[in-house]
Amino acid sequence: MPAAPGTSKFQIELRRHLRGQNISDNLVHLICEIAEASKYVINAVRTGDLGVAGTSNLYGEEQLALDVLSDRIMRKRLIHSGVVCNIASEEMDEIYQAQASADGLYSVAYDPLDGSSLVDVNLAVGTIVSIYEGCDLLQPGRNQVAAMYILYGPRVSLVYTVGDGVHEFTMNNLMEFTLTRENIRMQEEGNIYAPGGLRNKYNDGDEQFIRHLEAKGCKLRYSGGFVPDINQVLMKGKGIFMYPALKGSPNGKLRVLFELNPMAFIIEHAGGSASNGNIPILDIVPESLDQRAPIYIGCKADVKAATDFLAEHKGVPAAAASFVNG
Ligand code: AFP
Repeated sequence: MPAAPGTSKFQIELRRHLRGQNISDNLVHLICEIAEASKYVINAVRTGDLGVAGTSNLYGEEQLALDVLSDRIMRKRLIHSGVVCNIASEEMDEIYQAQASADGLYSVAYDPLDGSSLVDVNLAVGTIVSIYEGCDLLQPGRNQVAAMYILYGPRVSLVYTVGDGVHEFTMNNLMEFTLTRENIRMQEEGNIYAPGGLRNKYNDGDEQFIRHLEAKGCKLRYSGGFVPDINQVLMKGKGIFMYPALKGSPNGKLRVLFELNPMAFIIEHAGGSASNGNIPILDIVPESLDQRAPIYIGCKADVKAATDFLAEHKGVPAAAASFVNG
């Protein structure tokens, strides 16, 4: 992306960068609208009510007032964008139809405030967004046309891909998102790991994989927030995040539509990989909005090592498991 004369590459704001991508004007508009909505979410996070909303979400989890407010901000902005057909939110029980026709329109699945329970201890949280062409949201994640997240941390950053590189923007003092990293790439192997879930509920393959990581000197880096934890692996270009199947929870915790597909799309386009332990996350055919799956996401060598350990400890030779992963 060449910078205009007299400006540095890092004064390029989001809309101009998007216009340099081979995407429709409607998709440029949609991504910019989501970026605008995030500014109201930031304000809610920084000043809003930390209490409970007295309602629960699709998973029976108690909703915080911030969950409900953030969801309302995102949904209203998507509806009024004029380019959205269907909307699915982690905070809504069913799909919301904004427009009936599919021509030139997009469908959006989002988690408006992932990690919201971390706000009251002042840890970083984020918004995660997955975008498809047309009206069908129950597609394999490989069909996404865009994925992005906004990270509300010490700085506010926005990361997106439309399939041609992964790019980071940081909010400046005018609340504009300007380019800070372009074409981010993962290294082949990492030295940090983010292990989700209770260790005493790990199956043997996962336990042995963690010991393998510790033996090779990897450092544990886990905040409990999916967005900051993935962002750390991506920005350092090395490491692995995992939330495995647990004893009693064979599909782990994280949601395919709202969390795993967008992050897998981003990490794969940065040269990493993402697996459920058997197949790439992006090849999962979702059967319901609330479908969950185990996830191993980050450097290719680390993700492959994880799937090899799982295979070895399920009696399947590692080579066979490697074949499955391609
Ligand atoms: P909340 O949205 O309920 O705070 O959960 C956050 C999350 O979905 C995801 O952001 C984290 O990676 C994961 O849960 C952490 O789960 P554990 O607390 O079980 O490790």
